[in-house]
Parts: sequence; C-alpha cells; structure tokens
Amino acid sequence: MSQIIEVKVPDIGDFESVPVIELYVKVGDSIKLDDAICTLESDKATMDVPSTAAGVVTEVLVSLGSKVGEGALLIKVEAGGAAAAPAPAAQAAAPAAAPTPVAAAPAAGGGVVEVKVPDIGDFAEVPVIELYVKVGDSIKVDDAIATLESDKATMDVPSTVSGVIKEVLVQLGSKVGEGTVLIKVETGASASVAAPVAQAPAPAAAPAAISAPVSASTATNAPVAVAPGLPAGSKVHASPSVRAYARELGVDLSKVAATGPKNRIVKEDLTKYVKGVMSGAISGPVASATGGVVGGGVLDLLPWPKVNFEKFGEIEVKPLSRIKKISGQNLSRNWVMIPAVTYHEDADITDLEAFRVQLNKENEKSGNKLTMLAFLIKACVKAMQRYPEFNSSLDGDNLVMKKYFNIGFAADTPNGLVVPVIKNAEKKGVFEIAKESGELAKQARDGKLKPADMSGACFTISSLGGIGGTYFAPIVNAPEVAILGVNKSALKPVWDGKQFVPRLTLPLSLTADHRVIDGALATRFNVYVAELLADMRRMIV
Ligand code: CAO
Repeated sequence: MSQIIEVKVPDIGDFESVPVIELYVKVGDSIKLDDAICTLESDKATMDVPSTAAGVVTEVLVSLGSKVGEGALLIKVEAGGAAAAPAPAAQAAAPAAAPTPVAAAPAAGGGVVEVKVPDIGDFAEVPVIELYVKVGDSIKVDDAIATLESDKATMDVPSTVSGVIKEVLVQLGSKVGEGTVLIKVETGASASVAAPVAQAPAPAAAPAAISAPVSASTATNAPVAVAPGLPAGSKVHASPSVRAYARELGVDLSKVAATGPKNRIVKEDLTKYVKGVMSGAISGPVASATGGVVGGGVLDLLPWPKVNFEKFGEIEVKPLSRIKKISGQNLSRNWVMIPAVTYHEDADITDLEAFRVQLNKENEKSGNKLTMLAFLIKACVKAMQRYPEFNSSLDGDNLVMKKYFNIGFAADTPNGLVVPVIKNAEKKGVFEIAKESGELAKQARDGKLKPADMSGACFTISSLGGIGGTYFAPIVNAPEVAILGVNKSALKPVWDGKQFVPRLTLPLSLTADHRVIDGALATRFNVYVAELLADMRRMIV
C-alpha cells in the first residue's frame, strides 16, 4: 500500500525565512531516508535538509531561492508499502558537513544535563579541533560547544540546553563519536532545555570557528589572519574542506570572492585571495584583492596607505628591482603562511675561529679562504642528519623527507637578496664548500646566477656575521621548514665555574615552521649546532 508523505523543513532554530541555495531532488527521483533534499543558508549556518521519507518524489514544492522556515513543505514522497514515515520528532536538520545530528537527549526540567555528540554520520573517532566553553561559562541553546573535524567535514556541536557549565569532559584533540558526553550543564529551575528536535544544525562556518586563528603568532603577525567583526560565514558557500583550509590560513571566507558553481568558494578562490593579500601587503591593492574594506574589527585588512609624500618634502621614486619584487612576494607569502618561531642560542666558537685562522694561514698560498659560513653549513648538515625533520617539506598532509643535503645561503647583492645553493653539502669538505660559496656569492653579486644555482635547497643559512647584529628573526624560505640566522661573533665573559673567561660567542637565530618542528626539537637542533661549532671533533662522532 502506497502512501504520500509530506517532507517539511524541520526546526531550524530561530531562522524564519531562509533561502534554498541548493536543491538536490526532482519529481520522479527515488529518495532514501536521510538523503539530502536541499541546502538552506541562513546568516549563520548552512544546513542540508534530509528526507524523512523513502520513496519516489511526486512533487517538489520549492525552487532555488525559495524562502522557507520551519514546517514549510519541501517535497511529497510516494512511499512504498514498506516505507514508513518517521515520527516528526525524528526530523533533524543536517549541517553543511553532511552528517545528520540529532539532539543529545537533555533531561527534562532543572538539574544537571549532559550534552552529547549527536549523530555525526559514519564518523567514529573525530577530533575536537576547537573548544569554545569552560567550566563556569553560561551557555544558551545553540551556542557552539566544540568543533569536530573528520576527514571529510568540519562541524560545530551546538548546546541543546541553557545553563551554567559544570563540567567539560573533552579537551582539544579528544577523539569523540556519537554519544560522547561533551559537557554537563546545570540548567536551574528556570533554565530552558531544548526539546530533542530543537537542535539547530551545526554550522560549518560558525563565527567562533572562523575567528580563531591557528596560532597566536599567525593572529598577530599575519595580515590574512582576519578575525571578522562581521558574522563570519554569512552568505558563504564552501565545502567543508575549503572551510577547514580557510580556518588553517586564518581567512574569513566571507571576504573571498567565489567563482565556483552556484557561487561556491572553491580552493582556487582561497589561494587567489591569499595571493592578493600578499601582493597587497607590498604594493597596495589590498582593497581590490579582498573586495573592499570590511568590518571595522581591529584585525580587518586595510588598503595599503596612500600618502602624498611630496606634501611633506622632496622625494624620488625608484622602481623595485626584479629581484626585490620576486623575493618580496616570496617573503610575504612565507611570513603570512608559516607559523614560524625563532629560537636563539649562543655558540662558543673560540676554538673553531682559532682553527679557521690557523688553516687559512697554512693554506695562504692556495688562495682558498676558509669561511665561518663553510663550517656553519657542515654543522647544519650534521644536525639535519640527526634531526631529519629539518630536512623535510610539507606537501599537503605529507612530510617529504629528503635524503640529500642542499644548503642555501642568503647572499646580499646590489639588486637584492638571492639564495644560491650548495648542492650535496654532506659530500663536500669545508674547503670545497668555502670555494663554491665564494664563487656563488660572486656570481650573485655580478647578477650571473642561473636558476639552477638557486634551486633545490633543503635548508638556508642567512649570515650577517660579516656585518654585525646580535640576533634576528629570519623568515623561513618555503617549502623549507627552517632557516638559521647568524650574526657577528663577539668576545663575551663566560663563567667557567671559577671565573669569567673571554669566549668568542656566535649568536644563532633559528626560525622553524611550527607545523613541522616544535620548540623542543628546534632547541635541540640549535643546541647541537652550537655544540658542533664549539668542538668540531663532534662532527666525526
Ligand atoms: N662573526 C664575525 N665575523 C664574521 C662572521 C661572524 N659570524 N662571519 C663572517 N665574518 C667576517 C669574515 O671572517 C670576514 O672577515 P675577514 O675579511 O677579516 O676575513 C668578514 O666578516 C666578511 O665576511 P663575508 O660576509 O664577506 O663572508 P662570509 O663568507 O661570512 O659570507 C655571504 C658570505 C655571501 C653570506 C655574505 O657576503 C653575505 O652576503 N651576507 C649577507 C646575507 C644576508 O643579507 N642575509 C640577510 C638575509 S635576510 O634579509
């Protein structure tokens, strides 16, 4: 016996007139329980509406752009004899991220209520990547508790109750699945508890999720780490993976121009946006690259300041050199996209410098002068052999581990900074490295380096030792994951246990990509390089 079942918009929270932005069914389609019928998009969330009936679609009562609210009739389904319509209470709005949450069962009335992970589809061990609550917080129905991220989707879990949080049972990184208790909430006598169906869909682009940049350093340093003052995610169409990528980059998707079908933001749009921001950081057109100045939040991007300098005095305009333009773009990208931290260390090079001077005296006639840079290159290679993460590159979710040791070194030229590369430094001695780096540095200054001379580096050394300085924070040269900055050595009083003795001290500044290298590893590397420089005999053990 067949039966016509009406499928309506479930309770979607406080949204009344929400546009249909995707429609997945047409008359004649066979549809199963939980198949998506359409996607609705409110100011705050994108949600799929799943079917509560299985059968054949006999009527579609909405079209793209239709504005709907709770109870609006979407489709009529002719269910076969066996198909049964679930009770209305079983209706659930699906989040943009495909799984179909249902409300965690709250207790009726006051008392302590557990809020659990709803049905999140087939995902079992999903990590908590953002946690928005702590004990003592007041929470309302639909407030985001946490963001979960599976391989395929990012989803916020909203609270199903209002009250005060008594316990938080998960932390960042906890793996959760359907039914995991997230928080316990004291609802109080007057506190409201949402009915099981009253759960708002988990928005993939809840403001809290977007406005939390990956790290503090990104937030403070990176121009793209814009925490929107606007309700982020408004009118944003993007897949969960693009949303996750945007969050990783700290990009507010509502500022990205969409070129995908049905006004969806695709990955390329995001890349283009980031490139635009980076070029804007140097040359100015941020406003056009980002679609205008928005918000008013302190971290929103502003156009590059346009100043009529002549108003204040005489000026001369000089075009940037080709090298400066290229390196500027690279540096900006690396500064913006790499969550980098700089670690400092002092190396006692008293004995090494004496050794270098002695060797140079012995080899005076050869004309081949040993440089500190050559020893630094050897020490770094040795340290990279001990800590192979320093010889890696990020490639999506993979780390490419290199088995060769090509070391770039920053060379200052009249036209700007270039980075020639000593290839296979692990196979070369210090004299050979000194000779080769000297030749490459000369070619760099003469503008004669070929692209091959500057490619394939695994790690870079930036030595300002011939100039001065104490410490600095070099910028990682992507896709490398670390760079060692070196300043001028100086005699410093060092306590030897009995007295202060003068030791020649070389300041090291190692910047490392925190996504690959954490602080402990970076410090171990730095300490090891310093030990090698302090006693070169360690190079052979
Ligand atoms: N401490 C003290 N003295 C040092 C030193 C150090 N760490 N490093 C080099 N020196 C000395 C050298 O011994 C040399 O002295 P002598 O002439 O008496 O022998 C003098 O400083 C000049 O050295 P150099 O800088 O010409 O040679 P180098 O091999 O040390 O460096 C190169 C070569 C190409 C790295 C360097 O010329 C250069 O271009 N440095 C700038 C790199 C740069 O701009 N980095 C910043 C990048 S981020 O903007």
